[in-house]
Amino acid sequence: MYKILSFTSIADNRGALIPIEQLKDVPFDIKRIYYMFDTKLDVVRGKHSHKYLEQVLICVNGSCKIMLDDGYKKEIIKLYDKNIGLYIGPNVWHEMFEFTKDTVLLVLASDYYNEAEYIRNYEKFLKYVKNNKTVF
Ligand code: T46
Repeated sequence: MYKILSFTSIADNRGALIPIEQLKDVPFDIKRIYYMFDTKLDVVRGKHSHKYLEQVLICVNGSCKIMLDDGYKKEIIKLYDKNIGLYIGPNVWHEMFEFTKDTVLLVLASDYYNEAEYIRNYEKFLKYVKNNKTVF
């Protein structure tokens, strides 16, 4: 499943700041943070699902689109707002595309990097979700 999270921006005459706290603003303990930038035009990243990992994607600069697929239906979400986080749970095939030149996509993750819990083959993903009956 996925959901949109809304963060509170604290602004004063110096500018703005957005705090994000684990289990308060995101629904998991944050064990890892990574961010992607300098993504080339026309590149599609992602193209996988996770068996266990939960993540929140925040576009802190520029914009990009995220295609979400639970094996039954697909949706596209455009991220362009620093106040918005896209929560992506397990068993959601996701692809990130249409990055602008200045996009910085920040990701908060519930666990350490573990290639073994990725499903990077779409046919295997479909079989996996149909057996686990996950729908969003
Ligand atoms: C995801 C989407 C949103 C690491 O060594 N450690 C890490 O924590 C990560 C995230 C990646 N890597 C290595 C693995 C690959 O050799 O960095 C390389 C690029 O990773 P990947 O091709 O998986 O990148 P994306 O942009 O396709 O996907 C990433 C995350 O991997 C993935 O979990 O959900 O962003």
